[in-house]
Amino acid sequence: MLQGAAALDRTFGRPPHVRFVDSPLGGIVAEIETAGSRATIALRGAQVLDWVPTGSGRVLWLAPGARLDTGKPVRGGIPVCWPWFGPSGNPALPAHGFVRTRDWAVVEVAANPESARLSFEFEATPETCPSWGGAAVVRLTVITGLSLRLELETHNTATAPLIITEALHSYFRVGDIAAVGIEGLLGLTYIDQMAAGQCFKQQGPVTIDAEVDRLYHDDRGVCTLTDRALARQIRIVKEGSATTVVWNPWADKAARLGDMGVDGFRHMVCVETANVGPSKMQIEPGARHRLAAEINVERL
Ligand code: TA6
Repeated sequence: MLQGAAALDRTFGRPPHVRFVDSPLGGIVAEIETAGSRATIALRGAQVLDWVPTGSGRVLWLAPGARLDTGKPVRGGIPVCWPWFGPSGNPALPAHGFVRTRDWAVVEVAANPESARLSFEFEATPETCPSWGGAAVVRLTVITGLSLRLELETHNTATAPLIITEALHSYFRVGDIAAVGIEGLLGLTYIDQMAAGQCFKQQGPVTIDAEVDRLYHDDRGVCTLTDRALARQIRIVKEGSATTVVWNPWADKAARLGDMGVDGFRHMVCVETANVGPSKMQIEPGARHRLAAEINVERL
């Protein structure tokens, strides 16, 4: 039984650092304030919508007019794509899995002046997700402070092996996409979704001047996004992930998507911590798998 904001706040609020409130976006959110940063996390999809390190600007991009109460995925922040990434292959099942449009339960909250730790769970069963066929509990733990850490744990509660693909689909806010470079992928092979899935090797930093949709086979674990316009560097360190996805829709696709605002594509880039394509995960009955990403920002 999911609770209203007031009941959640009585149980899980940790004033003055964590409050559960009704968001003007139309759903319940956790608002978090600690010495190092402030953040907002929606119960819908356990989606981090905002993260602002103290003294810095917003780090995540969120679609203008984003709503939590339309039944459609919210574009922006860090959507959780689970138990599959991309198209499902079944018209009855949404792209990027079904948990980003479902309400998750709050299961644990701890906070101190320096950091806060919140855990959310979604129990996927034949009853809650009849068209899927699996059974698992997926837990997202978010730790905010001087950095932002997300841990996505899958516990296979079925008696058969579970195969998933997954992503923390992070939308980063940038000053100007033309002044952005992404390092850490040099020499890696990537599947280019814009070239009929052909494979290429990354030469130099990733720069973006057209639609980019690439799946890097990346088990190195560290990416940096240098934003010369905002004079900052965003560092993404990952664990349990063998894929990094880089995506920008550019003008034509952004216009087709219709929810990115005017020129929104110039102020965002996705660098996603994932296991997709050849890096799908097989989780044995009763076993757990964890994907994690830790984000911090430094001034240039
Ligand atoms: O992560 C890249 C991608 O798979 C793109 O192909 C594009 O579809 C993007 O995700 C956004 O997906 P969404 O379902 O949120 O519109």
